[in-house]
Amino acid sequence: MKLTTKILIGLGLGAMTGLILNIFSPELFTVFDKFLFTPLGKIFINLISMLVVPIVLFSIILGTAGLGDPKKLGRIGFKAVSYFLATTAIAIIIGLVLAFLIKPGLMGQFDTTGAEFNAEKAPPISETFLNLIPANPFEALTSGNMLQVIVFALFIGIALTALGDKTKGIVNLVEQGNDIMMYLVELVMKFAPFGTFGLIATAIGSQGFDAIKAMGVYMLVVVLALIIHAVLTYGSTVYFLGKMNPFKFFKGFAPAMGVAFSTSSSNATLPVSMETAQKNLRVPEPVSSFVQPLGATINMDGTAIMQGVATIFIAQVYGVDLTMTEIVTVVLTAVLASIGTAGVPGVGLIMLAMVLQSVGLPVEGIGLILGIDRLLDMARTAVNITGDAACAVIVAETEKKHSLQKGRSRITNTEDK
Ligand code: DAS
Repeated sequence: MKLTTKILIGLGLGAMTGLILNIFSPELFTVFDKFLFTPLGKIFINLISMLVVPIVLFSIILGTAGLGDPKKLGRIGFKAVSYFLATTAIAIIIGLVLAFLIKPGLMGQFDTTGAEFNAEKAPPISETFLNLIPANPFEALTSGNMLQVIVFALFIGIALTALGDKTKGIVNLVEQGNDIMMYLVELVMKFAPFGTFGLIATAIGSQGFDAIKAMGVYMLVVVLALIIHAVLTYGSTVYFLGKMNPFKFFKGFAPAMGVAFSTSSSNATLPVSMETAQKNLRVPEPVSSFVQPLGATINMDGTAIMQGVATIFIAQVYGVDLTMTEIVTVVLTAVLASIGTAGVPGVGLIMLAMVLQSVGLPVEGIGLILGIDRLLDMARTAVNITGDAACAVIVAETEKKHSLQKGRSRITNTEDK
């Protein structure tokens, strides 16, 4: 049976089990959650998270060295960042327009008295750019500071290219390290159906059904915007720029989307998204190894969509009419905010606080959407990583004419598993 099918079965059974227990026996859910669902989910998250930093380090070193010269690196970096910024801006505009049209904040009574949210300070954008260079690379590796790990790996890759045969031994060592990591991803993915079962059962079972009903329209608008963005923006750019059939793209990338959906973490899903793009979408390793880790850190279209919808929802609930200038500020802040935060569960809400503050909207309004955010986080994380994969496919295709040194694309295909 294919991996995608197994993951979908895990997701379906998990959702059903969580929902049935939530409705008929919350006490029984608590027992199952404590002794089965949460342990399964935690084991899976830890297994894939264990691979993230070494995979990003090895693959970006190899990817940069594999590209041959820094000019290619600059060209690929420019293409990737341009695609990321453009699609994130499109994403938030789709969210804003749908929220304006459907008006979720005017559909029902929302109790704002109890609403509160502790707006943990996300780092200011300027600080993020200043902190790109790791003062202590080993601290960056141990703390999992992804942007700093990426920059450190880029420097090493550039040095390996410049030193040529002198450091051939190191290149072989890094290649073998990367092969070990990719093998471990395949091994860990055998546990994916069980891990996704546990994660979804916990997420669905712990949501009060009333919360889902009360926020139904808001959730519907976010999910609708996510689907429109994925199908229209990614589907059209993968087809016209990536020269790939969108159906093949979404089908081939489905295993990674399933893992992102269940983990709600772009970072934790990175090993799987890179392997899936290399095996099923035939993205050369040098491109995948550079574009996807960068995207998992700075490209969050799904999150931007939530921010667009949430901003209008909160403005509507609090009776605030946003001016066009404020709307433009929301778009710019959300695009910049997405650069400064890593792809981990719930980071979108911290960034939302920055967006709301930029236009003087009450940050405590986030308290209204807090209850159902875990469910929406799953869907938007799946969109976040799909945007990264779409970018990798497009960069790979447009680099073909530069006779990109073919990375070692894996010979087997996860779809056959
Ligand atoms: N969970 C985040 C991610 O991993 C997205 C978010 O919080 O909005 O991409």
